[in-house]
Order: sequence, then structure tokens, then C-alpha cells
Amino acid sequence: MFCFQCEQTAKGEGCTKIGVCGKQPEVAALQDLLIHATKGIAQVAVEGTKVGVSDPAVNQFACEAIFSTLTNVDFDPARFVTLIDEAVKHREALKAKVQAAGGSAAFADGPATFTPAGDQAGLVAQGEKVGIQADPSVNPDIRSLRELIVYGIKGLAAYADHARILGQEDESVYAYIYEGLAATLDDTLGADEYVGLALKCGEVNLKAMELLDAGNTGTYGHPVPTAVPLGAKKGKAILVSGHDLKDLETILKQTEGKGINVYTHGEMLPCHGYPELKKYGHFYGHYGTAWQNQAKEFAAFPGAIVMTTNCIQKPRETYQDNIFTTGLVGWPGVTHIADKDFTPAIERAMALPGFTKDVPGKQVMVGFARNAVMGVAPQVIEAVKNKAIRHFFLVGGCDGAKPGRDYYTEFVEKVPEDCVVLTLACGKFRFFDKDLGDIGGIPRLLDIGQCNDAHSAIQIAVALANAFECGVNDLPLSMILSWYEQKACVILLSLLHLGIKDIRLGPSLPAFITPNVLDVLVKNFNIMPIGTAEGDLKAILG
Ligand code: FS2
Ligand code: SF4
Repeated sequence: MFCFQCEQTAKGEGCTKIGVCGKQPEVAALQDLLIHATKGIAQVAVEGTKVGVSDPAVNQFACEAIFSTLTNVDFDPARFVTLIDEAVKHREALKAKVQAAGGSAAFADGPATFTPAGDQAGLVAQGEKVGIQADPSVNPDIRSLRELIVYGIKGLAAYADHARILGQEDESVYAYIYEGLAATLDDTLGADEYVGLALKCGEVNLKAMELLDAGNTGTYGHPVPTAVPLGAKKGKAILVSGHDLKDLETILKQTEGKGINVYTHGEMLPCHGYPELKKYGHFYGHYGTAWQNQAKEFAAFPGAIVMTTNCIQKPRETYQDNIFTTGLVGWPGVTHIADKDFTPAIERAMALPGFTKDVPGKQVMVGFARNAVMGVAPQVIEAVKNKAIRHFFLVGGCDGAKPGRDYYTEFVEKVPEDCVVLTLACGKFRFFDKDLGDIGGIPRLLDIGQCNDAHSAIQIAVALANAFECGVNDLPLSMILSWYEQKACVILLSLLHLGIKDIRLGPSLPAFITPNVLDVLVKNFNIMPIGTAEGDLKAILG
């Protein structure tokens, strides 16, 4: 196997024996083959676009298939075997539609003609031949850019899938996914074209995130500042992790009146701010921190656990019977709830002891998404003008296990008292329960939401820039980002598409970026690795 799509890749180079994430070589090969098969769909879909053919079922499938290959989503080989077969069926059905519409669907070779082997072992063997390093003749910079596009598309497909679940879709998003994937097969394209396609990925992602924001806020209302207990309430319990708001709502509905309290874990924390979710009396509080601490935290949770999206890790035996997956998440041997009837998880929660007494704990504030922050824009602008607020820091992104991530905790601790920290995604668990106080009533730590809410952060930055009649780069705002998986890759591409400069990125730079590609990013965007908290603060604030 060879995989270097995430930040924790082995030795900062690539996972070759087994994934640091726990991905087995067979699953890595099947994921590579599924991406290959989806590129085949993309080749046909590009021809379909020329004759006005687009198939909603294919679009949904393509995003689900791609999302399944994100880091920490699906580790179950059997699910990939099914997805690969479905990919080929969708591709052939699409070919027929394209031909019926007068288009061309005749391909001589490549993914558009790929025939899957009849069993898992055969598919694994096929997958081993189509991985990242399959063609050693490819120039490393071109390979780097192609992989950057593929990982950007992985993040984009994830956001498009989240948005579709809430009824929000746009043809332009699917059209780019196909264009970008098909382009990675095109040997006539050079570095400049690929850089353009990578930035276009970021541009299209803004649309996908806008759709997701519309889906979230249109269905559940605009988040409002909300205090969330970190302790627990006596009673039976279900913990919901991942990012999917609709799954959480479904679980809240199905547990109503059953004496079960529902808790969020990881990236689900911001859900407490949505009016249509917080209205449930048994939606109690938040348990635990970021994804990489789940083995310890889940082992101590006295109820059932539902994983709705990334990030799942190998379950310990002690809680293997308590954890359930849904949607695109999978782990071999873990009960998967495909039909959204969460009865197995509810029954498990009823059988487990739950919290036998109230557990006291702190509270944290969530709900500072764009609507809430823009509601206090006049006070914020006034505070900047009268120098009560000197600078804003967006300290956001993914968390992970590396010791170097302590930088983000230290950074927030050292941010001067006349500065405000905006945060989002699971990286915030490094500092989310710190009491940073306020500046004239404006909290110094504002939680915008999940990684899925990056659109909200961008809207806040754009609104501030408009208020001060300047560009985002001219604002007293610095972005200190942490990355881990492919959603972070596409958010970074969106920020670069917007022309945002001087981003500090850590804890390490992507292994799939070659020195030459990095050079392009540095020259055009002055993107830089994080240094020390003290040194970076000094450099930013002067
Ligand atoms: Fe965190 Fe993991 Fe949110 Fe990422 S919970 S690193 O995949 O999606 O951010
Ligand atoms: Fe390694 Fe990350 Fe790939 Fe897992 S997803 S195999 S940790 S590079």
C-alpha cells in the first residue's frame, strides 16, 4: 500500500505497511480501486455534460464513494467491494444515457473501461495496480498536483454529500468533481493547468459549503450562543459523534420520552447552538474531546455511541458492542445502521447503566456562527476602531495525536488580552474550555462551529473587510490553521482561491506537496509552516 493523504502519514512520507490510522493494506487497495472506478464515472460524466446529461443517482453515488475514502471514515473491506461494483454499474448506465443523448461514450482504455474482478482478493490485486505510485514515469510535481486535486475533491465531495442530505445540491459542484477527476488522467496537462484546477476546486468548494450552510441553517435555524454542560446528567445515555446534523435529529426524535439523554462528542459539539436541535429537552451536553482521544473516552462512556461520519478509530473490545456506525462510516465487526432506525443503539443504551448520578462539570459556549457574530458587528467594529480589540486570530482546523499540536494550545494561551480568538473544527478541543473572558461584552473565544462551518468563518471575515472597506488580507486577522484530513485540504484551497495570504499551517506540511509545488504556494500566497507560539505571535503583532 501507499497512502499519504493525511497529516499523520508514516514518517511524514507515506503509510506503506499499514495506515497509522489503522487502514489495512487490503482496504487501501480497495479505496484506490474505488477512486479509479469513480474516475471512470467522471470520464463518462464529462461527456454527459457536453450533451446535457446529468444523473442525480450517479452524482449522489460519486460523492458517497469518494467520501468513503476520506481518512477515518470507512475501514470495512466488504463495503468497498459493494461500492466498486456499484460504481461500474452506475458508469455503464450513464454511458447508455450519454449515448442516447447523442454523446460519445466510447473509451479505448482507462478507468472508463475498467472491469472489476469477481471477488475481494481479485479487486485488491487490481487496486494495487492503480495506486498513487502506479505510474513511475509521472513527474513528481505533476503527481503532487494531481493528488492535491484528488484530496481537494475528497473534501468537496464530503461537503456536497452533507449538503445533499439536507436537500441542497448544485450541478456546478458535480460538474467540477467530474472535470477535476477526469483531468488527473490527462497527460496533456501541465503544472499551470493543474494549479488552476486546484484553485478551482477551492472556488467550487465555496459553493458546496454555502449549500451546506443553507441546509444546516434552513433546517435547524441559525445557531445562537448557547452554554453547553461538559458534565453529565443521571440517566441512560447515547453519545453522537461525527458531523451529521440530520442523524443527530433522527436520534433525538427516536429517543424522545425514553429516559435517554443525548450527548455530543467531537465535531457534534456546535449542534447545541441550533434552535431546532436544542429544543429537545433530553439533548443534554457534550462528552469528551477530539477524535484521537475516543478510545479512552468511549471506553468510559456508560451508554451507546453512534458514529455519523469521520473520525472513527479502531474500537477497543471494551466498547465494541456499544458503538454503532451509520451513513458512510464503517468498521469491520461494528453494527452498521444503514436505514436510520437507531433501535439497536437505543436498546443498547437502555441495557447499559448510563450515568448513575449527576456528574458536575464546566460549561462551554457555542453558537458564534456568522448570524450571531454579524448580529454584534457594530460593537465589534467599534471595539476595533477604539483599539479595544487589537487583532483577531482564527485558530482552527483539525486535531490529531502529534505532540506538535500543543502549539495551538500554547498559542491561544499566549494571545494578548486585547485580541479575540475565533475557532472552528475539532482542533478547538485543545483550548475550548479555557475561560478567556471578554472585551466589552464580546467573548474573547468565539466558537464558529464544525469544520463544515468554514463558510461561516469566511463570511465573517468578508463582512469585517466590507465594514472596514478593505480586503480580507488587510484586516487585523491572522489564520493559524491545523490540518489532518482532506476536508482541511479543500478548505485551504478555498482560502487560497480567495487570495488569502500569510496562512500559518501545521503541525506539519502535507507529504504529498513536493518542494516545487510548495514553492508556488509560498510565492503566490506566502503560506508558511507554524513556528513557535511565541515567535509567531511576535511576528504577527510586531
Ligand atoms: Fe476533525 Fe476528523 Fe471535522 Fe476532520 S473530527 S479531523 O475528519 O472533519 O475536522
Ligand atoms: Fe496513513 Fe493517513 Fe493514509 Fe491512514 S489516511 S493510511 S494514516 S496517510
